[in-house]
Amino acid sequence: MAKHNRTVAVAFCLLLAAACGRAAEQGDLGYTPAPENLEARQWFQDAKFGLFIHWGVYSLLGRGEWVMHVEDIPIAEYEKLPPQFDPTGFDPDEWCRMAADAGMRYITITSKHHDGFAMFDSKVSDYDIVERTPYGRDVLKMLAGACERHGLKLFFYHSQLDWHHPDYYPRGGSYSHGRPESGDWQRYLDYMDSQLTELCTGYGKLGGIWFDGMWEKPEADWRLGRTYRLIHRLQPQALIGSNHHVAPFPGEDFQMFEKGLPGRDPFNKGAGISALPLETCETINHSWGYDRQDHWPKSTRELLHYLIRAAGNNANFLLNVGPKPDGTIQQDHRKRLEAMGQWLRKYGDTVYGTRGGPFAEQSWGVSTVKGGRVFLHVLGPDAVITLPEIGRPVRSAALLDKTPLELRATPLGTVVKMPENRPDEYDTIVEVELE
Ligand code: JFZ
Repeated sequence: MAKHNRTVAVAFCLLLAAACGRAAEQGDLGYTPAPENLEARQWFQDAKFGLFIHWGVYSLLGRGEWVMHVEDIPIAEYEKLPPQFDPTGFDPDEWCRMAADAGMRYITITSKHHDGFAMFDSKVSDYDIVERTPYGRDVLKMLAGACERHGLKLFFYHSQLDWHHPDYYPRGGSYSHGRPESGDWQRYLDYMDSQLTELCTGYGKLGGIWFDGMWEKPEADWRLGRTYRLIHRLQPQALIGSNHHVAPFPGEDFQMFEKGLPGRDPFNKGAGISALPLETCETINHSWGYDRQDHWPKSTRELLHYLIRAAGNNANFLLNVGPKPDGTIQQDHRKRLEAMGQWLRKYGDTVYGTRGGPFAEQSWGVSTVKGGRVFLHVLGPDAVITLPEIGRPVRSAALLDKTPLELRATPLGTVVKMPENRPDEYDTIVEVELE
């Protein structure tokens, strides 16, 4: 018995130490977001829709952004890509116009993906777009200027995982072809902080930094507290998020989910749903970076429903395109973005500035709420829908053009009769009044 108690006590202490250690190592226990940061979080939650862009020298091969790992390309071979990267069709204003017309309010673009190649003018490395490509221009700087002109906020996706830097050691489970069996981890982290400093000082006011890759070495000390403090000091309003699929660490300002709604994302490792602003990302076809073989983009209907469901689940939607190596974006992807923009110009009032509504997601769809107005988004052909009991009786229901809908109280909840003729092919929006 005594032995059992001791085991329990030891287990408890270990657990406590692990919990504290986790926060102390990875985060900053004393993080208090700056007023600018809290304001930016509100903006972010109101913005609802962003454009994700995966663009790098991997785009030249047209087989996705993981090609270096998947095809086990030696570093010396991969280094032959930058001299071929010459995106003469790149027009940052055109990208921004496309995003703004789609109803997007921000852009998140890869400053460095796992291949380690900087898509900006880095002074702490020559493995970057200005020094290694015939194009020789800093595309992130060009995009930052265009975002400013088009009223879009700019976020940088930055990979912590690096398949090129010699100090990324010990390595995680991915790409290892001919890489050195030693390296100075602290020096790698210093390098990453230096590049982040460049990104936080040369590109105007940032929307935020979108980290990815620490999932490869979850047990490593990533010095998150130090890196996050650096970013918050240089750009207090910048929102930090990380695609690590676990619960947010102190210092992070939003929580992200990949390829699924909050809590229902496939890579989730018990992350839960925090009180931070939420974002979920998905891509139009199957890869994030350009894939020349992929001619099966998701439909406008599927993408719009993803956006609406995200809003109903209190989350933003970050939708990805992978531009071609010449800097242009595939026509079939642009068509979908255009259609989404057309829909949002009509119905955006029930999405932008909303939060997840009082009715949890149902088989028929979701609800959103804004300033006391409650919207139901009925995404299927249901003839009737049932609103579950939430402790506030439903007084009335009507379409946006004020056509009233019939209500019936039942033991299972309030049943709303849907109209014969749907005003919209994607989403029948019903405004309900609650007591
Ligand atoms: C990551 C990247 O690897 C990918 O290339 C893309 O940038 C995407 C947005 O983010 O994808 C992941 C990250 C982690 C896991 C799976 C895919 N994971 O932990 O299984």
